[in-house]
Amino acid sequence: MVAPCPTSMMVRTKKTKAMGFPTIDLSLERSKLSELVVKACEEYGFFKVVNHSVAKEVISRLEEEGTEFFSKTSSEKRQAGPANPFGYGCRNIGPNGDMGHLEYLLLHTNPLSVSERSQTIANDPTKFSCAVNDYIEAAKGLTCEILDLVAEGLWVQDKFSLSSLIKDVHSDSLLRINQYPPVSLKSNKNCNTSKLEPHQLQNQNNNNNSNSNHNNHNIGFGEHSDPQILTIMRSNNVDGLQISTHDGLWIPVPPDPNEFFVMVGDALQVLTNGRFISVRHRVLTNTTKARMSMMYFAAPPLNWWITPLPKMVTSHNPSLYKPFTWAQYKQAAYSLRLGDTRLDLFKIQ
Ligand code: GA4
Repeated sequence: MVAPCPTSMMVRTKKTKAMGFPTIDLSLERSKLSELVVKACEEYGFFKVVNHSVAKEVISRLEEEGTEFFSKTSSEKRQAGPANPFGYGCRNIGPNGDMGHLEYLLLHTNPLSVSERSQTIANDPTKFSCAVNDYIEAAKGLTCEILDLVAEGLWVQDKFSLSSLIKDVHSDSLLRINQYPPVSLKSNKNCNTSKLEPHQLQNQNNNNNSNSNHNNHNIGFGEHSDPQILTIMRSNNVDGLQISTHDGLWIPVPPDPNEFFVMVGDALQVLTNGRFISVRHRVLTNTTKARMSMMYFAAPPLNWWITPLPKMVTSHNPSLYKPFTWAQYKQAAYSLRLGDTRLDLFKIQ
């Protein structure tokens, strides 16, 4: 069932429209479900799923590992960094000067890479890597279930053409755990960001747009779309996530620790030849509580060509994008700023 989230939970400002995003019940009948998934991807590039089959215990074990890690001292955490490309990161996002009010762990989902990384992250590396690998398997299962529904809803001939990209042993999928410490109004006023260099402050400001109800100092993670195919996100019970509608209005997403949120990424925008649009989103910090979120970024292998599915291209609807490999797209993404619309580089004029 597609139900709008309660408007009472929406922050109303001059330019924030009170409206909902879809919630999809995965226990519904399959043909109805695939229709709803496609509609949600088309209209919002974002939806919440309920009645999924991910065990609560898989979620809570990863959350416990995250809590344990982030409660370590800064010098202990730094031993697991820098996140270049994987490991612990604090405030720096990507290589081009973007900053946020957060710390994080960024991991490749390859089990060998997880096990190697866990040595510097956890006191009990085996327990940590088991929790991470179990979560990754569950998130991958949910992603594939959703991608199969997408393929069915789009009447794509090979129903597994999308999920097979993620199931591939060389898939370049990632797991990220973000922790946003509370940023008090007082420190907002005093501008915690005073510790930043002027060019870094400029970078923070560039990640905002004027269509918002916040100042420049409570950005946890600046506005962007995810480069991958699909993102599966969940968080603890602390708010902060906002998504942008296609017409540029921001909608707050009330947290729901037992459920997952699904985001269309840039690669799925290309695979559907622009029928789905990747969702722009951002995270604002909370003034009293720490938000912890975990994201599974579902990506194909590096050498995979990203090009519209044959079904999505006709003589009336030619391909909008030049073909590129996932490695080429990643390279482009890492050469640009967080908030840049990097797909523009690959558009056919
Ligand atoms: C956004 C989605 C994922 O968090 C991420 C991010 C990555 C990073 O933090 O290193 C990027 C960002 C993300 C998009 C553009 C580039 C790359 C920072 C950045 C400026 C891990 C990813 O894959 O792309």
